[in-house]
Amino acid sequence: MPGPTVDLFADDALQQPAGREQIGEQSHVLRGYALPWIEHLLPALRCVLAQSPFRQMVTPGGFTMSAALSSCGELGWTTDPSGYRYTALDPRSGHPWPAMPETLRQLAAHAAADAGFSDFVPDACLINRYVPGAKMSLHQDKNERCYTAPVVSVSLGLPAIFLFGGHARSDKPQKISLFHGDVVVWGGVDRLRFHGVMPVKDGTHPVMGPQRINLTFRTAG
Ligand SMILES: O=C(O)CCC(=O)C(=O)O
Repeated sequence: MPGPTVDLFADDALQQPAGREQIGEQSHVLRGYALPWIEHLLPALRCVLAQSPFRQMVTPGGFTMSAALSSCGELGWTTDPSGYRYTALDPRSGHPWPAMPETLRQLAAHAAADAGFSDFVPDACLINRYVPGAKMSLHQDKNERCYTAPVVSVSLGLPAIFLFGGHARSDKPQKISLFHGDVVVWGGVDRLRFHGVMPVKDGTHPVMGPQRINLTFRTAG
């Protein structure tokens, strides 16, 4: 009987073996790091999204973001015509954001420690959903109260090209392919580097379907 066929030209066939790749002085990609956590992570994520579903937010400039957003943790990141900020309440429901599931908090803390940042205690997890064509423009994460803690970013589902720039918007970014289960950690001297995501290509991920979900953990308060 013929074995399973692998499309060598599919993006997933390019997935890197597990390991740590340095992309900046204090920045790493941890390949496949979240895969052992997935079994517990996905039901926890479903539970969060049942309480605070994805919604499309509007930037202060009046543009509707192509990625849909939700949050969990003590603080959630929001944007509307009056600005970007963290809030304790989900503006859609008026209730606190769902608590950050322990599995998510642990995954983020372990990844941070393995990338050189021990004692990471995130209080905010922004959840971005990208359908094919959705993207995130180059930006800095600057709404947090202080920048001593790193940013930990978990990729699930469809692959994407992560843009990792410098400290000026005009610095040419590195293009880094991210796959299901990859985790990026940046902090210290790299904490305020510009970053973004190129438009996600069409496709259907075997586990996550036709979407990419990104979890970005920060200490915001
Ligand atoms: O989706 C990603 O990989 C990055 C998300 C991001 O840049 C952000 O939430 O600030």
